[in-house]
Amino acid sequence: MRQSGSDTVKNPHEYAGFIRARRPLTNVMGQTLTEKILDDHLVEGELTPGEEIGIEIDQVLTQDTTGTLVWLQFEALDLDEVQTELAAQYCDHQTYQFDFKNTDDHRFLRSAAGKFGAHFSRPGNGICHNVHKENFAAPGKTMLGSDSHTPTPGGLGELAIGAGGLDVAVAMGGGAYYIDMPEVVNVRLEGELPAWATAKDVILELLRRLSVKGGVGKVLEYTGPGVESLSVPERTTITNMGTELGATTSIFPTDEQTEDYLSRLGREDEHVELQPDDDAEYADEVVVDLSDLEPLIAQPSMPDNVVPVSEVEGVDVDQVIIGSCTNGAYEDILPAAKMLEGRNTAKTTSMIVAPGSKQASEMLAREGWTAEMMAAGVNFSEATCGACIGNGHVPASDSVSLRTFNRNFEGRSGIQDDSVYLCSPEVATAAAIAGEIVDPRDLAEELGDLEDPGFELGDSYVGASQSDLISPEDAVDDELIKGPNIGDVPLRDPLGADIQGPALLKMPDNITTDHISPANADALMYRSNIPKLSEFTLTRVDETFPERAKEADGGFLVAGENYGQGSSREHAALCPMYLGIEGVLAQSFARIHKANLFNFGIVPLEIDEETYRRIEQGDDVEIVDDVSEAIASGQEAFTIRVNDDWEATAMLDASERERRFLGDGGKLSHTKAKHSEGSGAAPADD
Ligand code: MIC
Ligand code: SF4
Repeated sequence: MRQSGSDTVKNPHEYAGFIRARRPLTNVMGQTLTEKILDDHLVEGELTPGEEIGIEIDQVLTQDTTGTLVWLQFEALDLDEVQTELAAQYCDHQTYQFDFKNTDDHRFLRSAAGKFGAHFSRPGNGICHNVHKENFAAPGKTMLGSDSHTPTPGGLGELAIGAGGLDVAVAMGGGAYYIDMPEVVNVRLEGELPAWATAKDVILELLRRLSVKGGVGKVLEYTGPGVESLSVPERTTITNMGTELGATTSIFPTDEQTEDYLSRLGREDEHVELQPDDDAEYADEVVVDLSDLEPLIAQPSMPDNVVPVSEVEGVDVDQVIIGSCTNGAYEDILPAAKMLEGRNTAKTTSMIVAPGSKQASEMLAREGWTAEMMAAGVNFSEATCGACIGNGHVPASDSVSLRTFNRNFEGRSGIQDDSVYLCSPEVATAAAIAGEIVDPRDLAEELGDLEDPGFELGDSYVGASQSDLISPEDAVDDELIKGPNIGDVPLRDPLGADIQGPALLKMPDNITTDHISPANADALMYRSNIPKLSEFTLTRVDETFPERAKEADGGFLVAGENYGQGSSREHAALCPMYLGIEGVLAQSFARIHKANLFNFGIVPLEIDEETYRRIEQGDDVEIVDDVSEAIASGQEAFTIRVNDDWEATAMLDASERERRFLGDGGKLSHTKAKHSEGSGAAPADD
């Protein structure tokens, strides 16, 4: 923790040459809110879309399944203390601790938080994004988190970005975070939500219009008269699921709603009024009239496969789950509780509530809602991500599950041919009552006495227990505790002149990091053991892949558009690297995954549609140029020769910094080498 008055604590600004002093706020007119916050945190570059910028990070968030690598890399970089204003380690994804390896990971994380100076949230205290929102998210701050839904506090005016664990470790050590300046898009909200339409329908509508690639390279900034009708928890549902659009982040201005929410949390002194300038210029504008919205639903198996609920009415529903970082808050569960008052769930439908935080559970229990819902047929889970990544409540074969979550990628629920729909708590509860998908407006008409429960904030969140949140001052460990399953982070050798090998796997568009490195119970226990985790790599696409990759000892992956969308897990780059993959040829890449490929020394090359079509799995691929020299020299177009028969051009879109990472075998080797003598200092990437 950075604390004034302590001479052992280093301020990152003191490290001239590692991180440049923050520039004074540029006095330019017409800035978006995103530009204002970035300008205030800029340490390198200009705010020109597409140009690389370096920003100072105020807050860091990490969770249990990415956090172990974050701290192992923090340790490998010889860093000795957290340098950001605040860092928080949450334990939320694998709280059931099916195996001692999960429990060992949690103990290691507590010890790392204690030793290095982060807050520690115990398993069961809730999902990182929910607990962070309740305790730490604050307007005008920047945050980097090793989870793709880190943008959630954008609903409170915080500029929060998801990244791979190594980037988070470096930022936590006081280094700047580097990113291509995104375009800022104005999402102008007009009108007010009508009965039964919710914040979830706002983001589902955007997914319907823009698709899972629609936000790549963009920040979505919400403006317009409709903003003031949405409370902070409604806004955070929207910013949370902006990740599914591929957006770098999403942000709302702050206003009375923000102040009101913060004061209910007992943090009114953290309120800051933040608005874009009246003459701010945006790269694009999308208008959503809230009053036109109706209950929507994402059909299997992509979050952008959205239709009005009325179009899919009558589908039998076996399971309903309310929870996740999108719609698992107290305010999301309350409408379900109200709808179930005096009713039962259908006998053929099981309904589970997995609160996003223990605070939500505690408040619902104290107010008596939990007992009412239990009596109606609901089963309560501890506060966890759980089912969202296939840990528990795996749907039955050939069954339909309706969830208030943000992702329904095929197989993510824990069964390969799943049928998962995404919707609001109101639509989910209507289905639990009816036993089938039903537009809640139709159900209300049929039942006669079912009213739109509306959206209500808790009177005060202050009384809820804080016993599961351990501050750095109260840390219980000062040494790292590593169980037998916690290994080192493997490193790659510096890049050579030749890259040649088979196209080991050819994949379609929109391959997710869930396909590359699954997150179900069997795999999750190996998040700190890369040799073991590697055995799961891409098995959801082809079971034989890990064996074939090891045998080939080098080779390429081939993919269509948006390769690596979804989660931030760096394991999806680290495991292929461990298995010998040297390059990925894809039509386009998702932002975080592309950064992770650079970080672990895998060359991401873009190919056109024709090349993608011609190249076959098993083809022999060679990069004709002297790869290490060409990358170092800034070359963008590379020639690939396939089967010694035909040639095509593949493009490398990389900054100088990313080229240096590739040259040195990845960011960890690069940063380690640069600072081998600078123990404890803020790491620099350049
Ligand atoms: C997800 O929703 O896919 C996860 C699990 O939260 C991931 C993080 C991880 O893989 O551990 C994410 O979104 O980044
Ligand atoms: Fe957890 Fe699901 Fe949110 Fe990821 S998307 S943080 S797994 S609840």
